[in-house]
Amino acid sequence: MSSHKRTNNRRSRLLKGVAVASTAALVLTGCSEEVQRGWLPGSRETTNHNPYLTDLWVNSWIAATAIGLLVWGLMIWVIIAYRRRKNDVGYPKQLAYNVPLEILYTVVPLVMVFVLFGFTDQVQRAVDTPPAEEPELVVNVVGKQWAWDFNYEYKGMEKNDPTIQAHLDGQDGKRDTLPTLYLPVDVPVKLELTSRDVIHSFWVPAFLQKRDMIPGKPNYMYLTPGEIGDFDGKCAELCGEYHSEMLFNVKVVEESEFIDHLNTLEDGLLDDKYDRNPNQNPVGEGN
Ligand SMILES: [Cu+2]
Repeated sequence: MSSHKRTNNRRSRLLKGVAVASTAALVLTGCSEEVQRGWLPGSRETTNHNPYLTDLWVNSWIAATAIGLLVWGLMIWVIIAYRRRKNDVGYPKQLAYNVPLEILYTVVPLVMVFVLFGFTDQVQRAVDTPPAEEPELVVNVVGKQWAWDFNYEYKGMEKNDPTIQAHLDGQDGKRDTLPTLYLPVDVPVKLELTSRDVIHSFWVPAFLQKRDMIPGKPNYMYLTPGEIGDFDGKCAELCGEYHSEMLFNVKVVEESEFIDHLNTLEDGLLDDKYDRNPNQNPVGEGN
């Protein structure tokens, strides 16, 4: 066997090995739940919106990967098939003004953009449209440098929980001292997001949603937590010196435990809730 043939054999064996290994990796990891939700935090049950958002994310990646493989494949094929040969001289054949080709590479990306836009719009409507029935539970979350106020309205109760920031010092146990937003499981909630000073942003990664909190202009988020558990929340808008420590916990609990928690809080709502311009039509409400 010539040394040339041997190298070729070795190369094709290596290629086969790589192909088998990557297929195996894809098939094996494809089974895990984590991969199926695109490595997103939370689960499909964390809120009623998580399935929509997860599917949009995962399917966009599948589409992008398929298109990527096609484009990279074509590029590699062209690079190899039309490489400069030993006896080639001068420029390769110059081609221009191929109308069918130009129409193709204009129309195909446009179709892709419109398809992506269509699915994104569909999911955005599903997630952002207020439910037909106004939720019984309204929580006004007020961002402030650098903590959170929670005003709860539920079944005739009005309770407030102004919190102070738990400065992080690297010690264990700080998580338990963070401001905590309580939500009852399977109860639709309207979150009214406002700010007392500068722009903050309400973000619970496991809920897959994030929304700015703007002074004088409430934003809204509607969701139904579907899973009991503890989740991390944080401010997602650079808001000053201790922004990175503007953290909170979310506790999704049984309704009875939620009411027990409300009973430990002070009566009444903090005034910040009404710190807004009444002439403004809040985003997500009525329009
Ligand atoms: Cu902030």
